[in-house]
Amino acid sequence: MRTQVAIIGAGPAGLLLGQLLSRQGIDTVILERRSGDYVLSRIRAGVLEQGMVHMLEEAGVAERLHREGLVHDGFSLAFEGRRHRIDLKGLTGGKTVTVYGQTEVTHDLMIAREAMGATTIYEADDVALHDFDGAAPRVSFVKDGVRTELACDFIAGCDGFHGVCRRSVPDGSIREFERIYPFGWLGVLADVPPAAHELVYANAARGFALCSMRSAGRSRYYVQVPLDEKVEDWSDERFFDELRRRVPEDVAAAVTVGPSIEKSIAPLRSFVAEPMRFGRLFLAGDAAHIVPPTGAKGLNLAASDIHYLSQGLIEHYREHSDAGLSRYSERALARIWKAERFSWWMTSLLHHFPANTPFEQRMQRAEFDYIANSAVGSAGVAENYVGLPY
Ligand code: FAS
Ligand code: PHB
Repeated sequence: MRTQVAIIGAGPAGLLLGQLLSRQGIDTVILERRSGDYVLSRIRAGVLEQGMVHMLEEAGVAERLHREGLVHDGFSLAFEGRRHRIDLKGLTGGKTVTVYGQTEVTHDLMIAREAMGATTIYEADDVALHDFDGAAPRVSFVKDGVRTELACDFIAGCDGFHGVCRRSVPDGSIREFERIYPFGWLGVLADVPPAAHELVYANAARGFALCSMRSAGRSRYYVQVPLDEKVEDWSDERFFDELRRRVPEDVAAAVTVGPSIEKSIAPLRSFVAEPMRFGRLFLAGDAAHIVPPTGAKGLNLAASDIHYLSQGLIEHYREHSDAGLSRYSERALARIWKAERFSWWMTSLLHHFPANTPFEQRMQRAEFDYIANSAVGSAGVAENYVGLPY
């Protein structure tokens, strides 16, 4: 087999890259370890920056997003029961975010790729990368027990945090930065109307909680839990009781209890691998970086990586220029580190850290009071939440 760009991973990063390149007539093959149904079964992000919406428009897959997505002009921060609204639209000269589940984004991209007739090989086992430090990289994989070789010009490592691509880079050529948080997020998806019309992030005496949504009839809720917590110890009733004890009273009173259709615990980490290019292998999305979901940046960073990488690859094939590819890692990392900072800052502001001293608890409260009483402070939060420029 041969293609121009081999893409490892059919998550949002891999599918978006495939779609943008296919629309320019650049041949791609996506190799995905799991089945398409399994990929769609993973419940993850829910908030899209304006930049990502524009990327999906550019990819020709934004029709359902504009029909079903919920445009939000603001969100609320709550601290020990006090609530402050961040007026995204007013503080950023009109920018907003769109609530539209990652599952839907992935589904739209899968349908578009199938319509383009581009090749995606699901349940591809034992994917291995070869010779990406030379001019003739290859990818080998096993499908239905048969090992196949895929020759290509470039490899895009879009295979997430636990993928094979980053692990294929020789130890001495990559540097990793990491912080693991001493808690996780227990998330519930339920077909009940949201408790508030905008997102509410709360830091209460009992810990962090987030009220989000997927539509007017589907809510997404999270509560901070200790790292050793087991999801089977959390009945729906226990979850909703805990949620209502952590959000402001008016929000708690508006929570509709209903059976969970998904319930899981996700660990929180900050992680960056530098650089993001190794010869003809380019890392993008979670394969190169992870943010705690508090800032709603993970999926959106994957989109900006793909913005830079697709531009570089299109320039290579259209203009025979490698300027974009040469600058990919530097451009992507400049934006990644700023999103890492914001996600770390939001996580530090809104969670209970077991090791926090009374002084550090006062710092959290002072941070909230500053933002709640400063237009400049609120504007800083708004500018980062809608997404810094690409
Ligand atoms: P993905 O991990 O989505 O996709 C990688 C793909 O590569 C997967 O389909 C995987 O099966 C495949 N793969 C892995 N190894 C492979 C191999 N060896 N061969 C072939 N294929 C392989 N972000 C937010 O903004 N908000 C959130 O609330 C949020 N919640 C999250 C909750 C969880 C539990 C997780 C894990 C992440 C969450 N994220 C959230 C971040 C998430 O949305 C990611 O940023 C997003 O999925 C990044 O997309 P990709 O880079 O495509 O990686
Ligand atoms: C979600 O709806 O899943 C969501 C929204 C905002 C976040 C994290 C998760 O910061």
